[in-house]
Amino acid sequence: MEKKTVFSGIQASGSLHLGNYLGAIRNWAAMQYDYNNYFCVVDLHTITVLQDPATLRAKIREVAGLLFAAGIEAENSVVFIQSDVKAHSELAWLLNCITPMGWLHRMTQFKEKSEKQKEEVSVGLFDYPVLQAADILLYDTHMVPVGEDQKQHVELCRDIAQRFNYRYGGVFVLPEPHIPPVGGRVMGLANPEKKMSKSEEKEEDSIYLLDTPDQIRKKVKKATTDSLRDISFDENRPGINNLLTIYQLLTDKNRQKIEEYFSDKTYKILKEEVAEVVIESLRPLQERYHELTGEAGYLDGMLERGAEKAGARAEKKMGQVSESMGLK
Ligand code: AQP
Repeated sequence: MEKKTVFSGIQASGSLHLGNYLGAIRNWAAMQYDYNNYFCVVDLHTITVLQDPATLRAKIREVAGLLFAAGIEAENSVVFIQSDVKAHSELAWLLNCITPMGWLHRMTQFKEKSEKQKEEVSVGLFDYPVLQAADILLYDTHMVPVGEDQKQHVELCRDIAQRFNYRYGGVFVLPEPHIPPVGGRVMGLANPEKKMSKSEEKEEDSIYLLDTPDQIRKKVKKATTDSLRDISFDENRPGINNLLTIYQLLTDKNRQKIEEYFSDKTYKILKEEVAEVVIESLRPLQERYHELTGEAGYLDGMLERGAEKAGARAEKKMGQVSESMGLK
C-alpha cells in the first residue's frame, strides 16, 4: 500500500523551545518511517511579524539544523526552507482569490497576535492561514501533525480545499490535523496560563532546545507553582500540572506512577528532577546539532536537496491547479 503524506511547518520566529519539541518535532521524527514526509521551515510565515534580517537568516538555519538534530532523517523526510520553493507563494495567491475574508476574521491566532501589534498588523499576518493552506495542499497532504494551537488553521485549510474542489473539481486532498494526546500544549514556566512561545519576551518562560544545563536548572527552579503541597496532575493547578506533564512526556512513565513517586517529595525536589530529565533528554539533540552545524556546507547541502525534491512535487501540483482554474 502506498504511504500517506505528512506535511508540517515550523517558524523561525525565535529559538525553538520544549513546546515545539514535545508538541511537534519529536512526533514528526517518530512518525517519519510510516509516511512520506515534508517538513518545512516556514520563513515566509515568520516575516508576517517584523524580523531583523540578520537574526532571521541565522534562525532559519538554526531551526533547520534542529530538525535534523531531533532525529528527522533526510533519507525518510524532505526538509526544506519555504521560500526556496516559489510555488508556496504562488498557490497562496490563487487560494486568496477563493477564500472569504470572514473565514480569516475568525482565526484566534490572528486575534491574539494582532492585539499585541495594534496598528503595525500586516496583511500578511491576516493572510497567514491561507499561506499555510497552500503549504499543506501543495503536497497532497493527508495528515498535519501539529500542536493544539494550529488545529483551527488546519480545519480552515480543509474548508479552503473543499471550496476549491467544489468549484474546480477534485484537485486537493483534504488533510486532517494530528494532535498528540499529551504535549499538544506545553505551557510557559513563568506564566503557566499561557502556552510556551518562541516570541514570548520573558526568556525564563521557555526552555530553549539549545539552553545550557545551568540555564535549564535556573529556569525550572524559578517556574511558577502554587501554595499547596501535594504533587498531582490537576489542570486547575497549571504550574505543577505543566512540570508533571513535561516529566511524563520525557520519561514515558504513567501518571499514577509519577504521582506515587512524588507523593512524599517537595516542590523543590520535583523541580530538580524535572530539570535533570530535561537536560538529559536534550543532551543528544544538542550534541548532534553541534556536530552537523560544525561541518561546513553539510546542512546547506541537505537543504538544497530538500528544496529540489519539494520543488519538483510542488510544480506538478501547481500545473494541475492552474489548469483547473483556467490559467493554462
Ligand atoms: N507550547 C506549545 N506546546 C505544544 N506545541 C507547540 N507548538 C508551538 N508551541 C507549542 C507547535 O510547534 C509547531 C511549530 O510552531 P510554529 O513555529 O508554527 O509556531 P507557533 O505555533 O505560532 O508557536 P510558537 O513556537 O510559540 O511561535 P510564535 O511565538 O512565533 O507564535 C506547531 O505544530 C505548533 O503547534
